Amino acid sequence: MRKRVNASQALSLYEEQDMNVLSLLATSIREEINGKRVWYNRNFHLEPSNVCIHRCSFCSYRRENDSEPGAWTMEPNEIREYCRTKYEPGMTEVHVVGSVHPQKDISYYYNVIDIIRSELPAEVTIKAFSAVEIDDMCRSSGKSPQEVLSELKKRGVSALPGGGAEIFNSEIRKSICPDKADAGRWLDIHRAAHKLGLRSNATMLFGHIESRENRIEHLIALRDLQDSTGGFDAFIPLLFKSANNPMSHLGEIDIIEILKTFAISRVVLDNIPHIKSYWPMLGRELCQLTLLYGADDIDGTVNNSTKIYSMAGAQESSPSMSAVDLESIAAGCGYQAAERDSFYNEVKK
Ligand code: V47
Repeated sequence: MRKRVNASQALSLYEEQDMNVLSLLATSIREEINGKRVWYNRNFHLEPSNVCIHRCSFCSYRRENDSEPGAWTMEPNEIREYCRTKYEPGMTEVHVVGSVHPQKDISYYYNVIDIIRSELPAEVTIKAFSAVEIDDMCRSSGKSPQEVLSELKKRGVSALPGGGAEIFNSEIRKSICPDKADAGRWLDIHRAAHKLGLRSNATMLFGHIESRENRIEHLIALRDLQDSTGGFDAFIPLLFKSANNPMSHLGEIDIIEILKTFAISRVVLDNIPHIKSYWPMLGRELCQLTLLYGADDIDGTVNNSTKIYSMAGAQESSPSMSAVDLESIAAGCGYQAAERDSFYNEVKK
């Protein structure tokens, strides 16, 4: 049986200079859980709006209002048309995450789900709304997370994406995203989702002003919640991209620190089965390299449907990959690509 690592052991792993050791350690865990498989899915994203009340200093995507250049807010007919354009037969998931729009109330978000459900085949899973968006729906409607999540579930949501977690440490959080749901609230919303039988993911935004200790503290908070609910499927380390945002002056961290963070996430999160390497943010080469440092999932085909990372300077300006491209990333590392649905059931071809 594997031994659980504590915070100080995790910190010593960061100090480990031999990258082969970290690679071997993370790989032995990823292979114990996932064998030689690298998971991917066929999916598209829907980002209904980028007009947001929150002023997160890492965000290159937000706009203050609908008249600002680069702002968008999709109305129902545009969402319908967008689903028709982006959906392709064989897709199994739509990933929905946007913003907290100052003038949209809960009925707008419910309607987004109703439109998606009526446009897409029943076998397409709706993975919708980050905990920050759910928190806002609760605030504007006076409802509890349980009530909002139950209603979303009734309308067709089966899973929550992992966004909005950023970094849980309260000092860092106050500095980079002062006015949004705090760590306790983010965790409570995921706890409530898991209780209702919804699956979810978790993220961590790293490579800005946080320390290694802050990252480890974040991972341990996720591990603790997973011990009690078992509802997280995947953890996604999100590398801070520095273009066009108020933290641009920080630049980006080096590749060794990125790979260490993937490996240490794999080791600390011994109860979360999947570590996702999100290629639209990392680019294809770095995504492939993370497969040797604990990652087992490379997300999906995406079909040029997300702007969050291209607006922040990611190389992939119109992210799209075929199943064949995704399979060759896995094969290059000696792994076998396996298509999955949103719940990691293998999709047989
Ligand atoms: O919460 C925003 C991050 C997140 C930047 O669940 C940035 O499968 C880096 O949650 N540099 C939203 N990151 C995206 C998200 C996600 C992505 C992929 C898969 C899944 C999943 C979830 O994007 C935000 C924030 O942490 N983000 N701006 C930036 N400049």
